[in-house]
Amino acid sequence: MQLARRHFLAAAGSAATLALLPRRGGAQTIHLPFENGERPVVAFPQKRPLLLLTPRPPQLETPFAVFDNGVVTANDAFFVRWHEAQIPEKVDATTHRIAVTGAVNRALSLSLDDLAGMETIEYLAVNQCSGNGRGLSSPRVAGGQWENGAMGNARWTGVRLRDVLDRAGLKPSAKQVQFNGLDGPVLPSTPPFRKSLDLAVAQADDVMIAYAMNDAPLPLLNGYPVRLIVPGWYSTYWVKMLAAVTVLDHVDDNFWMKSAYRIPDTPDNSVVPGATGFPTIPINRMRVRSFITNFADSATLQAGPQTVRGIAFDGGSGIARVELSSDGGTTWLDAALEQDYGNYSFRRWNATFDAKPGLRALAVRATANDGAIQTPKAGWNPSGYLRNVIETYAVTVQ
Ligand SMILES: Nc1nc2c(c(=O)[nH]1)N[C@H]1C(S)=C(S)[C@@H](COP(=O)(O)O)O[C@H]1N2
Ligand SMILES: [Mo]
Repeated sequence: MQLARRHFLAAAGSAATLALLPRRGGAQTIHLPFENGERPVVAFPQKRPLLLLTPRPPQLETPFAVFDNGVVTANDAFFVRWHEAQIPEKVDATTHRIAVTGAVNRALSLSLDDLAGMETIEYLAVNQCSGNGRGLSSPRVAGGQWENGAMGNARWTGVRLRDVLDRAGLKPSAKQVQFNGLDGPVLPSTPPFRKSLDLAVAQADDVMIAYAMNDAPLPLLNGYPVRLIVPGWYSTYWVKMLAAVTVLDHVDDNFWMKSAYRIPDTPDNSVVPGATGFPTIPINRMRVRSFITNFADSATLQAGPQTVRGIAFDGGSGIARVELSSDGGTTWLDAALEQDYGNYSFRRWNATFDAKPGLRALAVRATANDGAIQTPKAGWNPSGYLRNVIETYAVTVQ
């Protein structure tokens, strides 16, 4: 509590002023493993060089090797995704307010000092874009062509959204809670980015308004000074630079809820490529996934005992088991699960196998505590959401 308060005060004291332009560019290029996968590696303010998808709005992917550095993703390596190009280059945390309005008994205008006076909560949680891995979709789909670096794991500190809602007092007509940041569209015809949660989700124990990320102020590009954290859910709901919390007496029908970020309402949320006219639902909890982090696809390994390391995570039930295959998924061996940082965090794992010379297909498969398991066949949907197929790595052992 004391500690968290100190972090908050550090965050409140620093007013970030940043020209949202890369400091360096073009020095290096990385090729992601799909068509048009060429990415310059550039450093934006408060960021180390990351893979540039678009400069305006900034969309930056984390180089995958970063995930081998530890369970937490460093703030300066954390991926960035914005929808609208009008992003403040300076936010003064001392004057920033969160307006709580709508179907409430008392409208509030909360300063960060007000938040500091409330009970603190803290946990590690994975922030993953719904479209993470979209570039690997087959057949290919439109949208930001991410490989698998549109995710990260951080320690978040803040207050319960529920405590804020309680302070405002909900009217009986309350149905959803809508969130809005300081960013906006360039053209008035573009719908502003707003996301909503059903009341039951918004009132859950662990949905947070966060003011610290890995014990430091949030980087501006990750939502300084405050953002919403909906642990276990895809980060489209994790609204950055949170400025408005509006309690709705209806189901939100704004563009970002009604038309975008929806998945097929079918078993497995999958459809046959090219299908149209199927019912959809808003995207929600993350699927179970796992990755190798200590080498990439196409790596060359030494023959003999080889230790493989990686990460796994799901939508909040936690990781029950991780298995490694060195024969393309025919046989599997159990990996050792490393320290448990909670059900919303990356779980590190390791496994040692006997590498026999030749071309080998390594594969990693995670099972979550809720019984969900990764499968060899990828589902498909028109927006390339929910990727969680078993990832395979073709390696040469010599
Ligand atoms: N205000 C605001 N919040 C936002 C968005 C946005 O465009 N504006 N994009 C969302 C989406 S789709 C993603 S993937 C995450 C990305 O979080 P990050 O940039 O901190 O990695 O922010 C979410 N929150
Ligand atoms: Mo996203």
